Amino acid sequence: MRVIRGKRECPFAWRVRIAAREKDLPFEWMPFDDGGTTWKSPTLIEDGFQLTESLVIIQYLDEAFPERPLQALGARERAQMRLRMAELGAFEKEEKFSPGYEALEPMLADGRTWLGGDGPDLSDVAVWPFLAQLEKGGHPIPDDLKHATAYWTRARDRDSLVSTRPR
Ligand SMILES: N[C@@H](CCC(=O)N[C@@H](CS)C(=O)NCC(=O)O)C(=O)O
Repeated sequence: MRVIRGKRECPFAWRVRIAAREKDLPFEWMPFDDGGTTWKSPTLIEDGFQLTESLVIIQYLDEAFPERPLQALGARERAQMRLRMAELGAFEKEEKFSPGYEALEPMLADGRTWLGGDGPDLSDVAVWPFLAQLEKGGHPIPDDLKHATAYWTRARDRDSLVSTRPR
């Protein structure tokens, strides 16, 4: 039994649900929006095992369940993925969406389909909820960032994102 708890609109909780979907791992989503709760958003619960911090959770899920991997095997590729996640962490501060967009564009400039290459990796999954919420909030990717714009056109319709969208 796997449960993901979190605030309904929380982008950090959304990235955990996306990662679970990408890996085809079943889970129950139990949103809470009670200000008095002591739960952290997000929290993963698996048979008594509890974990917080969205990036820790998605790395755990990928390592615990090796099917449908969301990380490259090589240490260098994994380091580059973690560097992307660190740089795209700019999106996590609401006022920092311009630096986030500026960081995203060159990561895609070699024409790759996903940040992870031919398939999405954890850096893709981690950034999608923020791109979605910025678009919804009236701060879409600037038109002149061609690679980032094309990337988001591909990502926004991905089943893992659409099927886990907060509602
Ligand atoms: N670094 C944390 C950030 C989680 C976070 O900021 N969650 C927000 C909701 S989206 C939260 O619970 N903030 C504290 C609060 O609202 O009391 C993670 O990646 O999981």
